[in-house]
Amino acid sequence: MVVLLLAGMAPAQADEQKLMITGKIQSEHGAIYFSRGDMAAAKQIEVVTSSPWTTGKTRFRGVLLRELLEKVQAKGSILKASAVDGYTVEIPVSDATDFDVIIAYKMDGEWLEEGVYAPFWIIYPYDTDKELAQEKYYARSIWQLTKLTVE
Ligand SMILES: Nc1nc2c(c(=O)[nH]1)N[C@H]1C(S)=C(S)[C@@H](COP(=O)(O)O)O[C@H]1N2
Ligand SMILES: [Mo]
Repeated sequence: MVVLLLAGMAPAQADEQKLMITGKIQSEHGAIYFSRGDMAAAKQIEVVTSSPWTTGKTRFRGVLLRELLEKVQAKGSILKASAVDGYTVEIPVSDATDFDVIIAYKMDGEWLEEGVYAPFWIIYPYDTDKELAQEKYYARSIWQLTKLTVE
């Protein structure tokens, strides 16, 4: 009975994975949360690019990082990003203005896979700006992203 109940709840919990944005932002409660649905309701951007993790050209869909930062009125120079798997990386806020970096939630028309890349994945246009096709930017391409702290 308990097992069935837990099994029944699992998909709902997975659906609730959100991106928390905190730190130097405009928020009375200290943090703002975005679900995939919230993201899908904002202005959509597609980045079609090759990447170290995919074969051929992949179509990533998401929102521009700079527009998300504007929305929360981020005032800082560094984003501390963390993922479900414990990975963390620092992303300069200037990347968001220098490049069309997106917070992706779909890949080739499908929601990012649970337990792999979901809920969010920072994607740079690696093919458009050739300097992006290097380790420095790959390391900032954090998948399973759930938290951004603006510092
Ligand atoms: N969530 C998450 N994102 C991540 C990583 C990770 O371990 N977890 N590794 C990063 C690093 S250091 C690099 S170079 C690239 C490529 O990782 P890979 O070579 O293991 O595929 O993904 C980045 N994004
Ligand atoms: Mo890396």
